[in-house]
Amino acid sequence: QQHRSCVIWLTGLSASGKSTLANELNKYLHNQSVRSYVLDGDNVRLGLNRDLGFTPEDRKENIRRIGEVSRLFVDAGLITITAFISPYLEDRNLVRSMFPQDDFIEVFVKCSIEECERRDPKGLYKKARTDQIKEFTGVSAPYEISKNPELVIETDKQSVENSVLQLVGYLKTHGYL
Ligand code: GGZ
Repeated sequence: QQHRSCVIWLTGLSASGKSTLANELNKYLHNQSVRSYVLDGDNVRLGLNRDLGFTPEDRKENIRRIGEVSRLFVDAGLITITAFISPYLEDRNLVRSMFPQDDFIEVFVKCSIEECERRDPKGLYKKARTDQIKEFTGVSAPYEISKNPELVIETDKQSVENSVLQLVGYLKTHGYL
């Protein structure tokens, strides 16, 4: 199937549902024979960026490198889906500036901190609350909300299925699919 390559930049708190959405969208696209790829902590922070931690400087460099890799993938014709907290406005805007306007889709994966803490799949919020993890986003480090993301997906208000449909709807309406 024909498609227009782009980067779908998912941003939001830990446990907001970024990776789940990224992987489900990736599956959907695969079923439609659309070439896509997911970049997330599992394949980037353990490899390319294993020298980086969670200070503001390291997060900046993390996001910058992911932006550069995304550029290569978009250049290769893929719909590239990234799933990183990317908490700083300045860092997200820097990545945005690396792409032609139509190639960069910022998606705020919106979920209340209360719901993220309730989910806490890896027990990280609990550790952050008891100071076993420092500079944890939403607890002891900031998350800066964008004013004008291309799309907002409220994962504490709808099913995963509907969130994927919302993303697919956006891609169809705007001519990517
Ligand atoms: C935030 C942290 C931290 C701190 C470890 N703050 O839910 P997860 O576990 O699987 O995803 C989080 C991931 C965040 O990495 P990113 O590369 O997305 O962050 S950023 O964009 O800010 O560079 C979480 C885990 O790593 N993690 N320590 N202090 N998340």
